[in-house]
Amino acid sequence: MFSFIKKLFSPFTKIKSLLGQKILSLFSKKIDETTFLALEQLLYEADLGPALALELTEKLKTHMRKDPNPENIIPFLKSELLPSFISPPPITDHHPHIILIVGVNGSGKTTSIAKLASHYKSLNKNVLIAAADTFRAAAVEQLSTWAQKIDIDIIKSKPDSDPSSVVFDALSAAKARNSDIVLIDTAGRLQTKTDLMQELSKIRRTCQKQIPDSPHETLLVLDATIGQNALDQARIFHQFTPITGIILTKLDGSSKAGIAIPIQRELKIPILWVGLGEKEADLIPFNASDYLDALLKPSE
Ligand SMILES: Nc1nc2c(ncn2[C@@H]2O[C@H](COP(=O)(O)OP(=O)(O)OP(=O)(O)O)[C@@H](O)[C@H]2O)c(=O)[nH]1
Ligand SMILES: [Mg+2]
Repeated sequence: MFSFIKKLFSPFTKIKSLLGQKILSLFSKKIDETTFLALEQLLYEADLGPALALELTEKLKTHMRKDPNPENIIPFLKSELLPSFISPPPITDHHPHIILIVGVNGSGKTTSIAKLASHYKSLNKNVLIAAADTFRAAAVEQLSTWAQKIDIDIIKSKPDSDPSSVVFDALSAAKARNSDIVLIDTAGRLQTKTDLMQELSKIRRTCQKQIPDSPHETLLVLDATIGQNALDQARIFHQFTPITGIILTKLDGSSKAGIAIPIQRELKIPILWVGLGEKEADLIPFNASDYLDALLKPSE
């Protein structure tokens, strides 16, 4: 009963996925080889990737020889997918704790920073944000508006100044002000632009000049609506700057929510947070079981 209520109110229900419904409809008819071919196609279209779509289909085929009950298909798929997800390592306490946020243009970095800032503030943490996206004047304004709304400190500089200098000033201010958490916003950068990717290494080195073991977290923000492209982005960002966790945004409007699975299986980087809307409260800790229930839900 309680787990039913929990499921009904799970924020993950905002994920619009028809995958479970389509699978059940497929297996409600006569089951033969074409049913499994159609299943493979459905899994592929849900952005699980070709290799996993084939692997799951073969596993289900074998399973259904022993247990042909269609009611057990969704629980079987869930149990197969659940081990794909890795738990994040425990976060050791640093003071201040430095979180660097990176990603391509428009993925949701600034909004996620605002949401994280609001989350940490609600835990009574003293939060500071660094506006190190100095590329566009509007970026600093956007972050300043959020900082004002949430009522937290922000360190910024003039547009076109070196992002590393903002980071240096922000970390120095964080030490002086006894901040608990520093969130660093960076400019959106295409993973194919090597010079911009190298700028991230410079930002990291600047962090280390101020606080040797920082940044303590480097979070990559990935837009779930772009499907398989998100995998390429993650792979390349990880080569330039070690990513410790992923924030998967825009899962609310995405028909490509399945991308979370290949990200976990291939990159072994934990998904820590998911964005399920544009408001402050729309960032929630990732939960693999709730996510799979939403992805595979049998009806709307
Ligand atoms: N529906 C939905 N929209 C989101 C989510 N996260 C961010 N957005 C929207 O996506 C758009 C881009 O978000 P930003 O936070 O400005 O993205 P950014 O990565 O900082 O963009 P650049 O600084 O230009 O690289 C905004 O309109 C956000 O409101 C989410 O989880 N769900
Ligand atoms: Mg931004």
